Amino acid sequence: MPGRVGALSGVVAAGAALGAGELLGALIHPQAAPLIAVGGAVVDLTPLPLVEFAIRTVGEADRPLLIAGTAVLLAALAAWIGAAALRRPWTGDAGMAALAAVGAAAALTRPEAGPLFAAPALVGGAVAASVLRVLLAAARPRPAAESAPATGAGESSAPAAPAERTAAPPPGAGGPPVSAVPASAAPASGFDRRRFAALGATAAVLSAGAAAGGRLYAARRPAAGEQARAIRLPRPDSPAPPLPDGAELDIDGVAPFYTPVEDFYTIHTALVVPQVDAARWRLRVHGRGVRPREYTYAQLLDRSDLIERDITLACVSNQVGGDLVGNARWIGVPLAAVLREAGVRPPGEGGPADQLVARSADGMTIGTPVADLLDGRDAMLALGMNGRPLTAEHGFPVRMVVPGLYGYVSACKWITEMELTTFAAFDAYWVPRGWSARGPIKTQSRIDTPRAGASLGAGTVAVAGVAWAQNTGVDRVEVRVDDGPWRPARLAEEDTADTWRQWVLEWAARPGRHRLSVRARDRDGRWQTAQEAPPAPDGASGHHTVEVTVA
Ligand SMILES: Nc1nc2c(c(=O)[nH]1)N[C@H]1C(S)=C(S)[C@@H](COP(=O)(O)O)O[C@H]1N2
Ligand SMILES: [Mo]
Repeated sequence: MPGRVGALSGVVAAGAALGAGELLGALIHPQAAPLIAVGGAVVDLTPLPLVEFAIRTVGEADRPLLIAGTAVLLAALAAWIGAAALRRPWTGDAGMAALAAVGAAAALTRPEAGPLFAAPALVGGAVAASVLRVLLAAARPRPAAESAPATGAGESSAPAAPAERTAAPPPGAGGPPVSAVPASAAPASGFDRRRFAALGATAAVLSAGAAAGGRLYAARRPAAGEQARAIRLPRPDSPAPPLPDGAELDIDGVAPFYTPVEDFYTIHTALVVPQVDAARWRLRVHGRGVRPREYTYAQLLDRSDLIERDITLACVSNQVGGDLVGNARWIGVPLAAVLREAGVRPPGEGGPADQLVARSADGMTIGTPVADLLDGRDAMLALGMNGRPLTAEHGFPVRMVVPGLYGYVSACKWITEMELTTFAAFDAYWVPRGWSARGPIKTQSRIDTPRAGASLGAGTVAVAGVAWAQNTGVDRVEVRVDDGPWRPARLAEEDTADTWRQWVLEWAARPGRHRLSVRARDRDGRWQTAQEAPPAPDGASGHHTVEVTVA
């Protein structure tokens, strides 16, 4: 029983720390709030295989799950500290100080951190230690109560008791005054439950109020989504050619040619989606061999060289057969034009920089080969996706998109800076975490229908899906049933070399269990490799294979 009261006190105290932390975090920076800071540090420290496992198993629920997990761990530690502090009060102060130190360290290592980032956790820790002291003082058994039951549980020498007796029982609460409770009804440990409950509830309500206040304050900031809805994208000077007839096969179960924005996969390390104010946004270009320049959002929108292009984006973490890939119609500024304005030359022409490091509002760094950006492909600073300004999740106001490179080496969202440097001089975020510095997209194909494990009727079955080889183009897809020969699938019309291509094979399915595999060949005549590889370090490979049962 006393252990439980101590544990409960610890949890309430930790809640008070979080409430104070949320409030201060809202005033300082969203990444500085303790749970978000610790969650962010966990993301940064998590070994690669675990990140991949998380993406595979929980997908986009990873963020809320991580925050919830951090909160549960904090509650468990706080409960333990509270229970220990019941006997040895100094352990309460020490334990809460230790938790605060962890929170402060996490906050100070956030990419955007300034010295103030430590404040939410430190103040939270002080609040927690104080709340714990008050609660435990109320929870400690009172020797007087046990030795003199007749005078009532409320009579004791504890200094806080008289104040409590006048303040605690609210008028009309119904119960008799505390002092009239017969001793037999008091807890065996002899502490004043009502007083403890009142103090605990007060702390909990104040904590929730502080957290809610923080949320309200943070919500006053203009949300990027509202801004984006008010922006009208200009007509591109170079529109995308119309989608050719027959580029979409209209087969049930196959991913649509254009991925709707709300279905488009999202991958980012930020635990709170950055809300960037487009009016104050700047893009700085600087570094080796560059005349430094700065662009505003309005300047980019006003340019007379906007392009519109269909480009299929893919994540390096995508498993063979996975869905971390999507196709959109992007509008943006040609990145090559911006680089040439700043005087950038490709390394092949004597340019001193071989890597462009993009930095984002949330402190991400993404490194892209300069040669790829200047080789004529439609790399862009994207302003819009599927006819609309970018959403906050996909990088509002501006992000990079580069055909043929995985997102982690090209598609910087919420971009604020481009630095021309070298691969030798700088490792971008993912590189020390086990991913290759260069990440050209591997040619891949996926069976969308039938699904793995499907039960089918005998007869003609459409085996269909998508294949991609961005920047080169897909020119052949073949399907194999069991160990039979590879047979050519019918390809949908090609939109561009930068987009995925749908394909279908009419299969005369006979009863039994069957294995269906697919492979694609790019326009340079290179077949997708059969060699199986996991996503790390530079993208998964192998044939997508599904097993089905035909009855
Ligand atoms: N700022 C920032 N940009 C980022 C990332 C990130 O974590 N932070 N992730 C990259 C990765 S790994 C991919 S695959 C793409 C995903 O873009 P999307 O979320 O719009 O699909 O964004 C890239 N840009
Ligand atoms: Mo990615």
